[in-house]
Amino acid sequence: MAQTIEFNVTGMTCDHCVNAVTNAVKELEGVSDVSVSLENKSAVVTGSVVDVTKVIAAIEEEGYEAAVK
Ligand code: 9UX
Repeated sequence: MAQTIEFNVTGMTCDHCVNAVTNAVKELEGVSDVSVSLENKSAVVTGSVVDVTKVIAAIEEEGYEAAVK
């Protein structure tokens, strides 16, 4: 049973930012799908086990700020 969690992501200003966030989160264990929106300043993360703390840490490592929506 997969779960989907939406995050607010701030600091993204271009498509490269979107790719950086997407790739960082996609690498995380248990994550099967990531949809990042520059326009909505959001990341929708789906997976068998979505570790909120790890998702936020991965996004912050790329230089952006994230929080659960
Ligand atoms: Mo280009 Mo997006 O430096 O930060 S990746 S604006």
